[in-house]
Amino acid sequence: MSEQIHVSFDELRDALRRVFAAHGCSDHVAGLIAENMAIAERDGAASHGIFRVDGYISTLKSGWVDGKAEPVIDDVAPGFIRADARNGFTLAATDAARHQLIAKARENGVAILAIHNSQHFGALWPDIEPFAREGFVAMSMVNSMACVVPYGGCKPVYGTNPLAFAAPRAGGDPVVFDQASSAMANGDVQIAAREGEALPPGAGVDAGGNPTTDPKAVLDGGALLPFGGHKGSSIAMMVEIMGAALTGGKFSFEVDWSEHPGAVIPHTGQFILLIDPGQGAARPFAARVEELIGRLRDAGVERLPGERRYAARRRAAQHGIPLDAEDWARLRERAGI
Ligand code: NDP
Ligand code: PYC
Repeated sequence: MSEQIHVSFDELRDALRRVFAAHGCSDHVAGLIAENMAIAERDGAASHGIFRVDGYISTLKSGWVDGKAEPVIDDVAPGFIRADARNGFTLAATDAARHQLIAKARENGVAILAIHNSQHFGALWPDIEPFAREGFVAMSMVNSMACVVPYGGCKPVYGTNPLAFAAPRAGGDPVVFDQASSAMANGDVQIAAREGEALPPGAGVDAGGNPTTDPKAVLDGGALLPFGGHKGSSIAMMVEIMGAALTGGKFSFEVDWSEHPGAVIPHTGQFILLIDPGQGAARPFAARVEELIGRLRDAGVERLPGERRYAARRRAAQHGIPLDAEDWARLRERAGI
């Protein structure tokens, strides 16, 4: 680890945009990936921050993903939009469908965006937090690549399958949680392997199916476990059903990179749900959420999900985003700046 430096959000996003544009993405798509990654880095989610640059580049080079794809958006029902990302990134499909999705949710009370033929390699909460800021309850699910053994099973079937939820509250930033349904995100296992750190017990198994705390053993033919035994396993199953079966995307176990050496981004689907809470009976909804939070505080809860990320965001606004100086130098070189 070299010296730590601080950069502004705009500087980081601009450098990332240049890197992705130089490796086969359209300017628009490069900007969307850069924004997602810069948000993750700024908000302290290292597993989906600049650590992911190499994975995007090797995947783009392999020809597995189309960084210039323009999604096709289909208005299929009053509350249902279907998007074909045309082997591009879901971020582009969400961006293209965004206004229509909001209009439908306002008109009908609910709206779904089901994206298929798509790839997602980032954190999920940046996809949905903006909807909560516009007053919606929002949920998203995306499946990934088979690296999680289902509860009661003996080989990987599920992806790390995150579920993200966001809701407006009266007294502050939206309530947001965003969590893998595996004991750990695969990205955190890779970081632990790089740093030479052990995993917590119960996170994974080696190639022989034996419990291990060695991240390399998990990555080298082993697998992760769902969080919370059968309960996390059911959530992982739901994410496969909503993220792949419902959208028309691939299941995690159907992702096959063998013809594209270097590809590491799963080709799956993404499900996004918006609900207009103004249609519910609790008036106003955001004040009811605030009552719940008040009761949690009374019960001694100091940290709500999302609060660590918001705190990191505030620190970054004041002092800049902390980065390893060598990582930043490498990124600037790749960006040609
Ligand atoms: P974490 O386990 O770090 O956190 C999960 C959630 O729990 C967060 O909302 C977090 O809030 C909250 N939380 C954590 N600790 C506490 C605590 N002590 N008290 C209260 N709340 C807490 O996330 P994961 O490692 O599971 O996932 C990391 C990221 O990886 C996610 O953004 C996810 O979208 C992404 N991911 C993406 C995949 C993909 O296919 N694209 C696949 C798998 C993961 P806070 O952040 O504020 O700490
Ligand atoms: O960290 O598990 C993960 C992950 C998979 C795909 C993107 N991120």
